[in-house]
Amino acid sequence: MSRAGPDVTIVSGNTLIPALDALQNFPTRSYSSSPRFLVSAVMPSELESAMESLIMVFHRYADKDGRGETLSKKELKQLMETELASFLKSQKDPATIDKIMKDLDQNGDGEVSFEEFVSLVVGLSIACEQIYQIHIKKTATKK
Ligand SMILES: [Ca+2]
Ligand SMILES: [Ca+2]
Repeated sequence: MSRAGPDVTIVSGNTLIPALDALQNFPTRSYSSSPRFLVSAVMPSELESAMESLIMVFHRYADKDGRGETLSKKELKQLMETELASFLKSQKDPATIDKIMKDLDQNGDGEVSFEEFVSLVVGLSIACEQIYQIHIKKTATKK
């Protein structure tokens, strides 16, 4: 990784600033090659694994061109077609990728940074959680 350190992304994300103090206490043994620095124990918790997956998936696609810190539109398309295929299929509009790209690219540089990317994941997670709540309520009333 050419950037200054593993916590740069998190430092620059306004919403995650409270997490910074905690993060600085994380063990940093092997972060140069993987985001495993997040994992303090031999067996990562579900949430730690999810965080690690998020970082790994982002970089698997972001690293395809020379600029590993950001997703180009092509990289974003590949990521979504592979990792969010069912979501993408539910979107009938062929211009979806363009729209998502425009929505995500908050600073307008034509690339999607990790910070910008996580807002997509957060948005989708919130939507999924709402569906989950409806599902829970339905199963509860059936009884
Ligand atoms: Ca890239
Ligand atoms: Ca951007």
